[in-house]
Amino acid sequence: MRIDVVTIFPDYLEPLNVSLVGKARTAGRLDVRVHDLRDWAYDRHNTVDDTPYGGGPGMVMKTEPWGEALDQVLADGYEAGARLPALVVPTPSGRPFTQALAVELSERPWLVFTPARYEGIDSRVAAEYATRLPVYEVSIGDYVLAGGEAAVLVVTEAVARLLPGVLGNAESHRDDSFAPGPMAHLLEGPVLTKPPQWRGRGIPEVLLSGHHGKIARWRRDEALRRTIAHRPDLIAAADPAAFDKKDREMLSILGWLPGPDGRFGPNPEAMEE
Ligand code: 6GU
Repeated sequence: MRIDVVTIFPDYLEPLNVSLVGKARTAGRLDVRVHDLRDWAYDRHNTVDDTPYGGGPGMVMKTEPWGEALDQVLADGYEAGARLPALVVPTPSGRPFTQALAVELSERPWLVFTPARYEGIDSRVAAEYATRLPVYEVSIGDYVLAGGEAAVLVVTEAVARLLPGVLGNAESHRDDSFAPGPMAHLLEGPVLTKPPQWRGRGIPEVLLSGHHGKIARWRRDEALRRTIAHRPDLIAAADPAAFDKKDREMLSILGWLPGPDGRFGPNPEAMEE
């Protein structure tokens, strides 16, 4: 996969040299190029922003530097043989970045990121490239960052670990929280390793039993427990067919029962007044 990033803070993308993404690059699985937007700002002050039409606070990133930068980055990539670029525009008003979107992006050969500072990029830029390319406007959560660079790091790491040959073993993301499959609507439960005793805390017997069926059940119960605690919305939204008899027993112990439509919700009888 090829990734281009155009930014006014190239240094912010240094972490892409480290750890999993850095290794994917040295292994030749990922080709990352970071470009300085100001290379395409031609006035004396390399201006990339201006005041917003209609007034209001803050500044808006100008069309021309982005247009020139993207035209050249796209032309260079095509020349190098990369095909079917998709533009990824980080913005708090984008669609939520999810594991499903990470999977979709990981199947593309070439991503071009346009992280913005200030109040964002003049909307005509995304509209213009959307006539030619798939454009993904993405948000990494319901909070506001000072710029999109951190989102580029987040999306790149989530995508890179899905690329073939990047994680040691292809099974590694089969059980990821949010991966499609039997655990889709559950968070992963606790993980434990040696030593068997630490500050008076031991290991649940079942994990030492070697009984794969019982271990799988324990993990699923713990996943249900943790999901109810941290993300009850995932259980409430899940297709009830995803829960087997044992799941239902556990959900009932945790105070969750099927409602009239079959979906699970907190048992009103069990709620404190
Ligand atoms: Cl992608 N950018 C900014 N500036 N803030 C965000 C975001 C992106 N996602 C969530 N908050």
